[in-house]
Amino acid sequence: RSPAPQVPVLAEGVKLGSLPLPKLTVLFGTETGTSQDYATQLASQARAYGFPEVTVMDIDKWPVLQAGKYSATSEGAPNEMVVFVTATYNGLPPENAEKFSAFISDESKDSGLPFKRLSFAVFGVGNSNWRTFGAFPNKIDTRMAELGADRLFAIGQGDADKDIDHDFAEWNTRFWGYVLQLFGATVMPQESTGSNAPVSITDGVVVEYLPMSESEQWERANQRKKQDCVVKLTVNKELQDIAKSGRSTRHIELDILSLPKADKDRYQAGDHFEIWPENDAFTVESVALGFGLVLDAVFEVKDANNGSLSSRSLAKNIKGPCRVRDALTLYADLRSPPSRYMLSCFADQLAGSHPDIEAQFRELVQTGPEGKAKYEAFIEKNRTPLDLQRNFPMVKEMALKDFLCAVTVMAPRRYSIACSPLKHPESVHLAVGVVEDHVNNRTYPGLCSGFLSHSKPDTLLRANVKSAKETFALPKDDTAPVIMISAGTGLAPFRGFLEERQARSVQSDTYVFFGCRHPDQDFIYRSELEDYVKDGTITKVFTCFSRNSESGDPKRYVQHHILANSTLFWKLIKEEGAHVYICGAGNMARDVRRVFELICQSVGDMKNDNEACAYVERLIETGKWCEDVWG
Ligand code: 2AM
Repeated sequence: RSPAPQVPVLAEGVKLGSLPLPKLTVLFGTETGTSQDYATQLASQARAYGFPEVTVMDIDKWPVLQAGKYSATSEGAPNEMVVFVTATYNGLPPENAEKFSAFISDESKDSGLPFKRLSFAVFGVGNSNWRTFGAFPNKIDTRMAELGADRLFAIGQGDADKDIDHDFAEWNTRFWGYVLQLFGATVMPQESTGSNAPVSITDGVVVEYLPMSESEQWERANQRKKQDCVVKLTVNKELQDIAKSGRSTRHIELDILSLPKADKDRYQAGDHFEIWPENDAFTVESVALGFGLVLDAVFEVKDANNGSLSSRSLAKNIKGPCRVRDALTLYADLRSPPSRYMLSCFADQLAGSHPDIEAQFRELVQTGPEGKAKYEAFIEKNRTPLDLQRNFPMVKEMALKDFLCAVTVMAPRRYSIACSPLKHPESVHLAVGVVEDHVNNRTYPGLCSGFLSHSKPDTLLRANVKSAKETFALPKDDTAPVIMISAGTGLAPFRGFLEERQARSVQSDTYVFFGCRHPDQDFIYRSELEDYVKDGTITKVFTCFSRNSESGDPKRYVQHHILANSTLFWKLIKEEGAHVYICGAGNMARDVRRVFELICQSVGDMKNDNEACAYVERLIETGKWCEDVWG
């Protein structure tokens, strides 16, 4: 019944081990816990199969890395297997894999083959909206082989933009199918193994309610929110003409005085700011009612299996006594779709009373392409746990323990910082486009943008600086011209860049290309841009509007303006060594690149697409073409 990967099961009476089983090390590189969760699952599965020595750890803590070389202990069959499960952040390694990344990047190590006789496999975790999707996992996969290791199994990639759990489950099933056979085990066909998967996500979870009388515990539980809060909202104002545009972009200012000093020092124009959203009281109360949870009850999670809990389960993320209300407000993502685990809990519940719905839910949680397609179609119609309850009134309560394992954990959202620390050393500004989806005759506000748009001055928020590690930073060389290309709220980081260049009185040319729908509706920070033109901080702004039809202008995007100014654009990049920055949603960055590749051929006399693409790749490698895009 577990939606955990349907890994193969050993045939009855069969033991692993016509070959001696190797030591298994599962290494994770993680920012948000997803990779750690998959790594933990792999390790639990390996233990269940009887692997004698299984360890899970941060990539940078791997003893082989510390030693600088792998030392095989015997000839013959592999005696150590290592599986990497890792994310990429902006094409860079996660923080707990930076040392390893530096190690494998060092080509002087190639001839020594430091990983000779080690077997490895890689599973990458990422989001396909980023151009850099899979960059770091792919690098590990390539470099491990070049450094002498044997690739045990083909790399897998999970896409957080689609159905990452499913991607992992599929790879995981194939991985074990192959590995078990390699070590001489006969395995049962996968189809028959669904209910016997060795890991269930509630295994080992004990949830205890605390008696009301333990006032000290209550006190501590109620302190929770305050401890987490690190910044204070001071300004929250509208940037669009909502009456005309029907859409909203908020300018938000946050007082970051209470952030640890190191974080303040780390913030620079071009960095991101991470905000932890909160669910609104109405949603929290509706979910509590629907699932039969008592909002004022205080509970504590005990991990009876000591560390085996999935790091993405809410149960794992709640430390110490917690009020149900806080768990639902701060730690559970109540806007995410019903998880497969939630559906299987309800399937169990409906087994006697509604066998047809039970069967439908069981089909949804199957791995394989058919199950995946059905689940995706289902969550289109049932976008939140509340939708599920609305559309299936027969699903009722769920034990707190199951709920804590089934609901998606709240993850922070990232925004580009829209100011410079030189001008605002004690605050961070954000430009937040307020998201609203209208589907199935309902309105779904974005979790974090909705939360921020309603937050009043003096609200305390859980937040942190997320450094872009120089991947989106102004050039060190102040003589190089800068070209900033953006659409909509993509202007945000450039507001920071412009403040920075004004504060430092940088003299080189600055060109801004900005696109929005209509000059009177969503032209955010218009007067600031005009002032920068007046004082010379900006050499020239090129604006274009995509929905300004009453003026008789055709629909124009920034790339049309770039094309119309091909000669200038080419000259700035080729002759003057300009740095190009692109920030905006969706396909803008891809389209701008395409236009520039055309300019390379029309103005730059390159012979074909290949030559133009290679030229852009070189600009990217040398840090002269930087993109910050989101889906
Ligand atoms: P549209 O909504 O009229 O399609 C900010 O959202 C601006 O970016 C809008 O004017 C939007 O136009 C525009 N935009 C949408 N897709 C784009 C793309 N691929 N390239 C450039 N601009 C785009």
